[in-house]
Amino acid sequence: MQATSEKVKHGLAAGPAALPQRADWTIDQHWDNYTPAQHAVWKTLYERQTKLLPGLACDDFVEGMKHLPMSADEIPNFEKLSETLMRKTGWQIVAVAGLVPDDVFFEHLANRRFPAGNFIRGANELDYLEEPDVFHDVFGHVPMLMHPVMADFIQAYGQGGLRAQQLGKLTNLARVYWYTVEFGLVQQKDGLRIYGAGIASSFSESTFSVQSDSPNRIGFDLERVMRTNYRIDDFQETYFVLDKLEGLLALANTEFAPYYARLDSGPTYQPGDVLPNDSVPHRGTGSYHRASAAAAAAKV
Ligand code: HBI
Ligand code: FE
Repeated sequence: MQATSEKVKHGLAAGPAALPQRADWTIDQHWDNYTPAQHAVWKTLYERQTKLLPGLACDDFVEGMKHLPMSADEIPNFEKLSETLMRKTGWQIVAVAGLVPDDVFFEHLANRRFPAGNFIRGANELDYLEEPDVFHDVFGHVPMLMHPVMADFIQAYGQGGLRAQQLGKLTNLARVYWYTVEFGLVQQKDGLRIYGAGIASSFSESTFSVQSDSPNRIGFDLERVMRTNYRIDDFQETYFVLDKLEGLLALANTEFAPYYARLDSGPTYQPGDVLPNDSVPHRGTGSYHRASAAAAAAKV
Protein backbone atom coordinates (compact mmCIF):
# COMPACT_ATOMS: atom_id res chain seq x y z
CA MET A 1 0.00 0.00 0.00
CA GLN A 2 2.77 2.29 -1.02
CA ALA A 3 1.00 5.52 -1.73
CA THR A 4 -1.37 5.55 1.17
CA SER A 5 1.17 6.42 3.82
CA GLU A 6 -0.23 9.37 5.70
CA LYS A 7 -3.93 8.79 5.28
CA VAL A 8 -5.63 5.83 6.78
CA LYS A 9 -4.78 6.98 10.26
CA HIS A 10 -6.87 10.08 10.85
CA GLY A 11 -10.03 8.34 9.79
CA LEU A 12 -9.83 5.57 12.35
CA ALA A 13 -11.15 5.40 15.86
CA ALA A 14 -8.76 4.34 18.61
CA GLY A 15 -9.03 0.60 19.14
CA PRO A 16 -10.28 -1.08 22.29
CA ALA A 17 -6.74 -2.04 23.28
CA ALA A 18 -5.89 1.63 23.69
CA LEU A 19 -7.42 2.22 27.11
CA PRO A 20 -6.09 5.42 28.64
CA GLN A 21 -3.86 5.47 31.72
CA ARG A 22 -4.63 9.12 32.25
CA ALA A 23 -7.87 10.96 31.59
CA ASP A 24 -6.22 13.06 28.87
CA TRP A 25 -4.83 9.92 27.17
CA THR A 26 -1.23 11.11 27.46
CA ILE A 27 1.53 8.65 28.23
CA ASP A 28 5.25 9.03 28.89
CA GLN A 29 7.30 9.15 25.73
CA HIS A 30 9.73 6.63 27.27
CA TRP A 31 12.47 8.02 25.09
CA ASP A 32 15.06 5.71 26.69
CA ASN A 33 13.13 2.70 25.49
CA TYR A 34 13.65 3.36 21.77
CA THR A 35 15.89 0.71 20.26
CA PRO A 36 18.75 1.40 17.85
CA ALA A 37 16.58 -0.13 15.12
CA GLN A 38 13.83 2.39 15.84
CA HIS A 39 16.23 5.32 15.77
CA ALA A 40 17.50 3.91 12.47
CA VAL A 41 13.99 3.98 10.98
CA TRP A 42 13.72 7.62 12.00
CA LYS A 43 17.08 8.30 10.36
CA THR A 44 16.06 6.65 7.10
CA LEU A 45 12.81 8.60 6.95
CA TYR A 46 14.40 11.86 8.09
CA GLU A 47 17.22 11.75 5.55
CA ARG A 48 14.98 10.73 2.69
CA GLN A 49 12.54 13.52 3.43
CA THR A 50 15.01 16.33 4.17
CA LYS A 51 16.74 15.57 0.88
CA LEU A 52 13.44 15.71 -0.98
CA LEU A 53 11.70 18.72 0.54
CA PRO A 54 13.82 21.71 -0.56
CA GLY A 55 11.86 23.33 -3.39
CA LEU A 56 8.73 21.39 -2.40
CA ALA A 57 8.02 22.44 1.21
CA CYS A 58 7.25 26.08 1.95
CA ASP A 59 9.95 28.35 3.39
CA ASP A 60 8.20 28.45 6.76
CA PHE A 61 8.40 24.66 7.07
CA VAL A 62 12.12 24.67 6.32
CA GLU A 63 12.65 27.60 8.68
CA GLY A 64 10.73 25.92 11.52
CA MET A 65 12.74 22.75 11.05
CA LYS A 66 16.02 24.66 11.24
CA HIS A 67 15.36 25.93 14.75
CA LEU A 68 14.12 22.69 16.30
CA PRO A 69 16.20 20.17 18.25
CA MET A 70 15.61 17.57 15.55
CA SER A 71 18.17 15.67 13.52
CA ALA A 72 18.66 12.43 11.63
CA ASP A 73 20.52 10.88 14.53
CA GLU A 74 17.67 9.98 16.83
CA ILE A 75 13.94 10.18 17.44
CA PRO A 76 13.43 13.61 19.02
CA ASN A 77 12.79 14.00 22.71
CA PHE A 78 9.37 15.60 23.22
CA GLU A 79 10.48 17.58 26.28
CA LYS A 80 13.29 19.22 24.34
CA LEU A 81 11.01 19.96 21.41
CA SER A 82 8.49 21.47 23.81
CA GLU A 83 11.10 23.80 25.34
CA THR A 84 11.87 25.25 21.92
CA LEU A 85 8.25 25.38 20.82
CA MET A 86 7.11 26.90 24.09
CA ARG A 87 9.54 29.78 23.70
CA LYS A 88 8.55 30.35 20.08
CA THR A 89 4.76 29.83 19.96
CA GLY A 90 3.67 28.50 23.36
CA TRP A 91 3.06 24.93 22.16
CA GLN A 92 4.03 21.64 23.77
CA ILE A 93 4.26 18.10 22.44
CA VAL A 94 2.63 15.39 24.56
CA ALA A 95 2.95 11.67 23.92
CA VAL A 96 -0.02 9.46 23.09
CA ALA A 97 -0.25 5.79 22.11
CA GLY A 98 -2.15 6.40 18.87
CA LEU A 99 -5.35 8.08 17.82
CA VAL A 100 -7.25 9.57 20.72
CA PRO A 101 -11.00 10.34 20.76
CA ASP A 102 -11.99 13.54 18.98
CA ASP A 103 -12.96 15.44 22.14
CA VAL A 104 -9.67 14.56 23.84
CA PHE A 105 -7.75 15.61 20.73
CA PHE A 106 -9.56 18.96 20.59
CA GLU A 107 -9.07 19.61 24.30
CA HIS A 108 -5.29 19.22 23.84
CA LEU A 109 -5.16 21.48 20.78
CA ALA A 110 -7.32 24.12 22.45
CA ASN A 111 -4.63 24.25 25.16
CA ARG A 112 -1.73 24.34 22.71
CA ARG A 113 -0.66 20.77 23.38
CA PHE A 114 -0.03 18.67 20.29
CA PRO A 115 -0.56 14.93 20.84
CA ALA A 116 2.17 12.95 19.08
CA GLY A 117 2.36 9.18 18.73
CA ASN A 118 5.42 7.93 20.61
CA PHE A 119 5.85 4.84 18.41
CA ILE A 120 7.49 4.54 15.01
CA ARG A 121 6.54 2.48 11.96
CA GLY A 122 8.55 -0.63 11.16
CA ALA A 123 11.52 -0.68 8.77
CA ASN A 124 9.52 -2.97 6.47
CA GLU A 125 6.62 -0.52 6.13
CA LEU A 126 8.22 2.87 5.67
CA ASP A 127 5.37 4.17 3.52
CA TYR A 128 2.43 2.68 5.30
CA LEU A 129 0.75 4.02 8.40
CA GLU A 130 -2.40 2.95 10.15
CA GLU A 131 -2.17 5.63 12.80
CA PRO A 132 -0.03 8.75 12.99
CA ASP A 133 3.39 7.78 14.36
CA VAL A 134 6.23 9.91 15.68
CA PHE A 135 7.57 10.61 12.20
CA HIS A 136 4.28 11.94 10.88
CA ASP A 137 3.43 13.86 14.04
CA VAL A 138 6.86 15.31 14.76
CA PHE A 139 8.53 15.69 11.37
CA GLY A 140 5.25 16.58 9.66
CA HIS A 141 3.51 18.81 12.17
CA VAL A 142 6.06 20.32 14.54
CA PRO A 143 7.95 22.56 12.05
CA MET A 144 4.72 24.37 11.19
CA LEU A 145 3.84 24.71 14.89
CA MET A 146 6.87 27.02 15.04
CA HIS A 147 4.92 29.42 12.83
CA PRO A 148 2.70 31.83 14.80
CA VAL A 149 -0.14 31.64 12.27
CA MET A 150 -0.27 27.84 12.25
CA ALA A 151 0.13 27.85 16.04
CA ASP A 152 -3.02 29.97 16.39
CA PHE A 153 -4.92 28.15 13.68
CA ILE A 154 -4.53 24.70 15.22
CA GLN A 155 -5.55 26.02 18.61
CA ALA A 156 -8.64 27.59 17.02
CA TYR A 157 -9.38 24.24 15.38
CA GLY A 158 -9.33 22.60 18.81
CA GLN A 159 -11.71 25.21 20.19
CA GLY A 160 -13.93 25.00 17.13
CA GLY A 161 -13.88 21.21 17.19
CA LEU A 162 -15.61 21.06 20.55
CA ARG A 163 -18.33 23.41 19.26
CA ALA A 164 -18.68 21.62 15.93
CA GLN A 165 -19.16 18.34 17.75
CA GLN A 166 -22.05 19.78 19.76
CA LEU A 167 -23.61 21.17 16.57
CA GLY A 168 -23.22 17.95 14.60
CA LYS A 169 -20.86 19.65 12.13
CA LEU A 170 -17.62 17.90 12.94
CA THR A 171 -17.50 16.20 9.54
CA ASN A 172 -17.46 19.63 7.89
CA LEU A 173 -14.84 21.08 10.21
CA ALA A 174 -12.63 18.01 9.94
CA ARG A 175 -12.51 18.61 6.16
CA VAL A 176 -11.01 22.03 6.83
CA TYR A 177 -8.28 20.48 8.98
CA TRP A 178 -7.68 17.80 6.37
CA TYR A 179 -7.32 20.17 3.43
CA THR A 180 -5.15 22.66 5.36
CA VAL A 181 -3.13 21.29 8.29
CA GLU A 182 -2.76 17.84 6.72
CA PHE A 183 -2.86 18.31 2.93
CA GLY A 184 -2.57 22.05 2.36
CA LEU A 185 -0.54 23.72 -0.40
CA VAL A 186 0.43 27.39 -0.48
CA GLN A 187 1.34 29.63 -3.37
CA GLN A 188 4.79 31.00 -2.59
CA LYS A 189 6.40 33.76 -4.71
CA ASP A 190 8.66 31.20 -6.34
CA GLY A 191 6.09 28.45 -6.79
CA LEU A 192 3.60 26.08 -5.27
CA ARG A 193 4.70 24.64 -1.93
CA ILE A 194 3.65 22.12 0.72
CA TYR A 195 2.65 23.16 4.23
CA GLY A 196 0.39 20.19 5.14
CA ALA A 197 1.91 17.61 7.48
CA GLY A 198 0.33 14.62 5.77
CA ILE A 199 2.16 15.57 2.60
CA ALA A 200 5.42 16.77 4.18
CA SER A 201 5.90 13.46 5.99
CA SER A 202 5.11 11.36 2.90
CA PHE A 203 7.85 10.64 0.37
CA SER A 204 5.62 9.84 -2.58
CA GLU A 205 2.92 12.43 -1.97
CA SER A 206 5.43 15.28 -1.62
CA THR A 207 6.23 15.12 -5.31
CA PHE A 208 2.76 14.02 -6.38
CA SER A 209 1.00 16.94 -4.70
CA VAL A 210 3.24 19.65 -6.17
CA GLN A 211 4.52 18.22 -9.45
CA SER A 212 2.10 15.64 -10.84
CA ASP A 213 -0.36 16.62 -13.58
CA SER A 214 -2.92 14.26 -12.11
CA PRO A 215 -4.48 16.06 -9.10
CA ASN A 216 -6.58 19.22 -9.21
CA ARG A 217 -5.17 22.26 -7.47
CA ILE A 218 -7.96 24.61 -6.52
CA GLY A 219 -7.99 27.93 -4.71
CA PHE A 220 -9.01 27.51 -1.07
CA ASP A 221 -12.61 28.48 -0.32
CA LEU A 222 -14.02 27.70 3.12
CA GLU A 223 -17.55 26.63 2.25
CA ARG A 224 -16.34 24.68 -0.77
CA VAL A 225 -13.88 22.78 1.40
CA MET A 226 -16.47 22.12 4.12
CA ARG A 227 -18.61 20.43 1.48
CA THR A 228 -15.84 18.26 0.04
CA ASN A 229 -15.14 14.64 0.96
CA TYR A 230 -11.56 13.51 1.09
CA ARG A 231 -9.70 10.28 0.48
CA ILE A 232 -8.08 8.56 3.41
CA ASP A 233 -6.73 5.59 1.46
CA ASP A 234 -4.68 7.18 -1.31
CA PHE A 235 -3.23 10.46 -2.59
CA GLN A 236 -5.72 13.32 -2.68
CA GLU A 237 -7.50 13.94 -5.98
CA THR A 238 -7.66 17.64 -5.14
CA TYR A 239 -5.39 19.93 -3.15
CA PHE A 240 -6.63 23.32 -1.99
CA VAL A 241 -4.17 26.16 -2.32
CA LEU A 242 -3.81 29.18 -0.06
CA ASP A 243 -2.54 32.48 -1.51
CA LYS A 244 -0.45 32.83 1.59
CA LEU A 245 -0.16 31.13 4.95
CA GLU A 246 -1.68 34.19 6.62
CA GLY A 247 -4.97 33.05 5.07
CA LEU A 248 -5.16 30.66 8.03
CA LEU A 249 -5.28 33.61 10.39
CA ALA A 250 -8.47 34.91 8.79
CA LEU A 251 -9.82 31.37 8.91
CA ALA A 252 -9.03 31.06 12.63
CA ASN A 253 -11.01 34.25 13.26
CA THR A 254 -13.96 33.36 11.03
CA GLU A 255 -17.34 32.93 12.66
CA PHE A 256 -18.36 29.45 11.57
CA ALA A 257 -22.02 29.57 12.66
CA PRO A 258 -23.32 31.08 9.37
CA TYR A 259 -21.37 28.47 7.40
CA TYR A 260 -22.80 25.65 9.48
CA ALA A 261 -26.31 27.06 8.92
CA ARG A 262 -25.78 27.01 5.13
CA LEU A 263 -24.41 23.47 5.30
CA ASP A 264 -27.78 22.21 6.50
CA SER A 265 -28.74 22.17 2.84
CA GLY A 266 -26.95 22.08 -0.49
CA PRO A 267 -24.53 19.67 -2.12
CA THR A 268 -21.64 17.56 -0.90
CA TYR A 269 -18.76 17.31 -3.38
CA GLN A 270 -16.62 14.33 -4.20
CA PRO A 271 -12.81 14.45 -3.96
CA GLY A 272 -12.23 14.85 -7.70
CA ASP A 273 -15.00 17.35 -8.48
CA VAL A 274 -14.16 20.65 -10.18
CA LEU A 275 -16.93 23.25 -9.98
CA PRO A 276 -17.82 26.14 -12.27
CA ASN A 277 -17.01 28.71 -9.57
CA ASP A 278 -13.70 27.17 -8.50
CA SER A 279 -10.53 29.08 -9.10
CA VAL A 280 -8.41 26.38 -10.74
CA PRO A 281 -4.68 27.00 -10.99
CA HIS A 282 -4.34 23.43 -12.23
CA ARG A 283 -7.06 21.16 -13.54
CA GLY A 284 -5.87 17.61 -12.98
CA THR A 285 -5.80 14.94 -15.64
CA GLY A 286 -6.98 12.41 -13.05
CA SER A 287 -4.64 9.88 -14.64
CA TYR A 288 -3.24 8.56 -11.36
CA HIS A 289 -6.57 7.74 -9.73
CA ARG A 290 -7.99 6.36 -12.99
CA ALA A 291 -5.07 3.95 -13.17
CA SER A 292 -5.44 2.99 -9.47
CA ALA A 293 -9.13 2.32 -9.93
CA ALA A 294 -8.47 0.23 -13.04
CA ALA A 295 -5.78 -1.77 -11.23
CA ALA A 296 -8.11 -2.37 -8.30
CA ALA A 297 -10.91 -3.51 -10.65
CA ALA A 298 -8.56 -5.87 -12.45
CA LYS A 299 -7.69 -7.59 -9.16
CA VAL A 300 -11.28 -8.54 -8.30
N1 HBI B 1 -5.66 11.61 17.58
N2 HBI B 1 -3.45 11.26 18.10
C1 HBI B 1 -4.38 11.78 17.28
N3 HBI B 1 -3.98 12.45 16.17
C2 HBI B 1 -4.88 12.98 15.30
O1 HBI B 1 -4.49 13.61 14.30
C3 HBI B 1 -6.25 12.80 15.58
C4 HBI B 1 -6.62 12.12 16.74
N4 HBI B 1 -7.91 11.94 17.03
C5 HBI B 1 -8.96 12.49 16.19
C6 HBI B 1 -8.47 13.16 14.97
N5 HBI B 1 -7.20 13.31 14.73
C7 HBI B 1 -9.37 13.70 13.92
O2 HBI B 1 -10.25 12.69 13.52
C8 HBI B 1 -10.06 15.00 14.32
O3 HBI B 1 -9.28 16.07 13.80
C9 HBI B 1 -11.45 15.11 13.76
FE1 FE C 1 -1.53 14.65 11.24
